[in-house]
Amino acid sequence: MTTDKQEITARAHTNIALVKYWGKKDDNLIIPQTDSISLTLADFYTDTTVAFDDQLSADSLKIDNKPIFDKEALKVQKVLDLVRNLAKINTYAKVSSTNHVPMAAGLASSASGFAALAAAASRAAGLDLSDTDLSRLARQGSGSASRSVFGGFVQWHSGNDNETSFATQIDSAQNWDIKVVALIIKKSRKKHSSTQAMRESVETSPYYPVWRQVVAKDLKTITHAIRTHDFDLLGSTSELNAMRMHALTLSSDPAFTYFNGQTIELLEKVKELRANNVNCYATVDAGPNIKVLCQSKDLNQIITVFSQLIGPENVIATEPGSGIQYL
Ligand code: 2P0
Repeated sequence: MTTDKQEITARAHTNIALVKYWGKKDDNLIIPQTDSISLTLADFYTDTTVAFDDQLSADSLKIDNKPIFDKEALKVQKVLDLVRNLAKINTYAKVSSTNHVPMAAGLASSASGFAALAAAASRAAGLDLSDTDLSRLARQGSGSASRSVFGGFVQWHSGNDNETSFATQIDSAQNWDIKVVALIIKKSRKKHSSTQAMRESVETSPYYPVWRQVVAKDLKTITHAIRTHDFDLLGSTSELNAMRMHALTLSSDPAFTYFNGQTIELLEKVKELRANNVNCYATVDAGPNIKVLCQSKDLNQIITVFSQLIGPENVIATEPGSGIQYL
């Protein structure tokens, strides 16, 4: 049974991967080559409102008040079609999404966006899906969105098909002293889509088979670090995993990097701080921006140092966030 015109708003937070997802084995279903582990962040999120309306003659899709088209719209329609199929309706939807995330700058607005869409659209269609089903649904919009259904530390189990590929929470991170400082170097849209870049890595990097082994080992280490509250083990493993992921783009044909000059300078600064007993570690996603992992005791010093370098408006501190919320 469905309730047309019911308007539902859901909020989902972005996540940063500590063990990265980089490569698919099924492009359409978005089944990854490997598992990944992430931390959901409190201050970067997307609010999405969905209503199915039988007066509409097409889906009406807006992000940050602007209509979306082409590839972006097709991905949203793919998730809406899955929801329509599950709810056995054929009504079009009005979707309006607001990002509290700098879009497509490696801060994973697609993760929060598709998780919020899956939650709002399924409820608006009258469905009451489990978190596992929401994770499967969000995954088919964007892989990393499967993890944003949950709060805290989350593992996306690669699986082999739609049924077996979903995320679960490892730990809510509520009893963890962990902070994340985002260093915003560039807010504009990235040139290389991660979808395309990861395909090139799988197909052309000679190091891809080794990456799978790296991930298998890092998953075990990070899980242990989460269970034992070992911040330094968690940070050092995450940083090395990120650098090894970026080695895949540098070793693809054609080779490229998401880093710019400032990324490299700021990564050096993180190392320098560490040499001076400031416990901090860096991770970088599909863009030049850096996320610094640290603990409360070092937070103010880290904010001060990076504010002097790139301006206080580009240094945003946050902490672990929660899973899907309905507003
Ligand atoms: C991650 N990234 O694990 C990795 C690390 C970026 C670097 O997931 O193709 O937007 O839509 O599944 O989820 C970004 O890729 O890619 C991403 P698709 P997605 O967070």
